[in-house]
Parts: sequence; structure tokens; C-alpha cells
Amino acid sequence: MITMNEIMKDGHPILRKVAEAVKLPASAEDKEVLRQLLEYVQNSQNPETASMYGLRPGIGLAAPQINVSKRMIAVHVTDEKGVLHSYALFNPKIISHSIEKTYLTSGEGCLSVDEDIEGFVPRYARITVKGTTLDGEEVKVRFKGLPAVVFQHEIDHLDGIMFYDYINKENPFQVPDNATPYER
Ligand code: UDB
Ligand code: ZN
Repeated sequence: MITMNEIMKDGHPILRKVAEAVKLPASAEDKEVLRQLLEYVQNSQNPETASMYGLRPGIGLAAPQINVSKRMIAVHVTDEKGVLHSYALFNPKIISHSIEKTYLTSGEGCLSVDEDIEGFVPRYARITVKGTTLDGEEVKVRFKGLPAVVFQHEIDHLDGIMFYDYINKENPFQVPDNATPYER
């Protein structure tokens, strides 16, 4: 089971590497890692397990964050309508995106970053993601709002990118062009 001890902290070089594609069909070991990523986000959102193991409630997690430099992510997030978007994907890829952008008005954080880093992080408002599930099924799914932000944040981890890389250095609260704010 993944706890905070297994989560790599900012400054660890693995968080800056481009992760390797997972060879498909996935091996038993790779499937186990992906299952664990999903289990962490689920456990961390369950108040009992979160308090029992001291888990920080997460809505997404990428394999490099647990020291595995392979292209796997889990997302477990409820949108503004109360719909749960729960995915565990091998080799996720954004195959198209809107021109319109968005940003969380309260900024972003990261399970791998302990400090609060303030500022707006520009994200695409809508994206289409392709990837392969734990059952080996290829899926193509469209996301908007918070789930779209989470997917972009997690896929960035596979490319060694951290959310604060996008924050404008001169003015952290610079509103991105073409953007509609997302209020959480
Ligand atoms: C998170 N959670 O899990 F807009 F109900 C963050 C942490 C770092 C604060 C735990 C989060 O943003 N929760 C949230 C956001 C909302 C509404 C709501 C709950 N991550 C995951 C992560 O670090 N993955 O690598 C950071 C998020 C920042 C934007 C998307 C992912
Ligand atoms: Zn993160």
C-alpha cells in the first residue's frame, strides 16, 4: 500500500525525468503499480483510511511520484455535477485540446510538494485523452473542468513537468489569455 513515505518529494530527480512508455500488454508488475496508484487516491479520499495512515487526500497520482519512471497515472475526481471520473491508464496521451484555457482560482498544489506555491496555472479547458486501462482496453475520453486539469497535471508528471513551471514569475496571478476561471 502506498503511504506518504512512498511519495517522492520535490527535488527528487525522478520528478524531472521523461517517463518510459509501458510495453503493452502490460506485465503483472506494471499492472500492480497502476492498481496501487488508483488505490492510493481512493484510500486517501476515504476519511477512515486517510486518517488511519496519514494520507493527504489526492485526486490524482502519477507513477514517477512513487519512484517508477513509467507512463502510468490514476485520477479519481468528482466534477461540479457530482459525477466521479475514476481512471487508471497506461500511456495516457492528450490527443486534442481546446484553444480555450482554464485555471483553478485557488491555484494548484501537488502531493510531491509540501509548500504552498501561489499563482495561476494555465491549463486547456477541454482535452481528449487516449490510453489503455488495466483490462487492456484502449479508451478515448473527453474531459472538461476539474477532471481536465487533473489529467493535464498528472500527464505533466510523466514529462518531468511541475505545476509551478507554468506560473508567471513576474506576476503569479497573471490571468492566462483566453481563459475561463475554474472556482473550486
Ligand atoms: C491533489 N488535491 O491531489 F479543485 F474538491 C491536490 C492536493 C495536492 C492538494 C492534495 C486537490 O487539488 N484537490 C481538490 C481540488 C479541487 C476540488 C477538490 C479537491 N493533486 C494531485 C497531485 O499532486 N498529483 O500529482 C494536485 C491537483 C492540483 C490540480 C490537479 C491535481
Ligand atoms: Zn502532482
